[in-house]
Amino acid sequence: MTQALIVIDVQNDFCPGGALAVPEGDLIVPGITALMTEFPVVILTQDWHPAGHSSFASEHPGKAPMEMTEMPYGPQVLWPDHCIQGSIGAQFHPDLTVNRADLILRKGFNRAIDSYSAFFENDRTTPTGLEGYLRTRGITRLTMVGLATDFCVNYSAVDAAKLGFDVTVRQDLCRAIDFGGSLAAAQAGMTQAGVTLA
Ligand code: VGL
Ligand code: ZN
Repeated sequence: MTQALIVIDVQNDFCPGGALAVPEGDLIVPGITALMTEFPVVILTQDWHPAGHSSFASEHPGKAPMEMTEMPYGPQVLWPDHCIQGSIGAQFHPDLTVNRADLILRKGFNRAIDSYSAFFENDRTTPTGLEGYLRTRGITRLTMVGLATDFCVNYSAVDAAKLGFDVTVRQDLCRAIDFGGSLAAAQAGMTQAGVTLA
């Protein structure tokens, strides 16, 4: 029963000063680095968008960041431009122990589809390949930390639980964007899916 720590999107753009700053996003970094020493397997995810990504409000005339739009795959929040491939904002927080990672999984690289989850893009069907990676390594238990609790951590945790993994989210090592009740909705959804909120 191998365990993995999955560190979601601890990148400059999600930390104070970044393009899509999550309040206190940087405060979780020392705790995550300490937690890495307790896990045999550490995986990082990295939000990794091409310029002009369809989730950016700047691609939708008349729309502002945090407004909604309708995509072919359903409703989508429009974000400020963030985590553009190769940019400083897309880099991991400088204090994150990146060298400890066995795998860095990039997501959101498909211009037409956003990807909050580490397992499936926002059409909810296109896989990222992470499920196969975990299964072929015999990993059954996942602990998740990172940014943001209500989006990428939430979607990743719910998908993992639905796929049959035993999932714990360490909320003390996550921070939320939290607009329009998104954190409370995420917590309810994760609990409903069988995720342990610690
Ligand atoms: C995220 C919004 C857009 C996240 C990524 O990491 O939670 N949120 N892209
Ligand atoms: Zn993104």
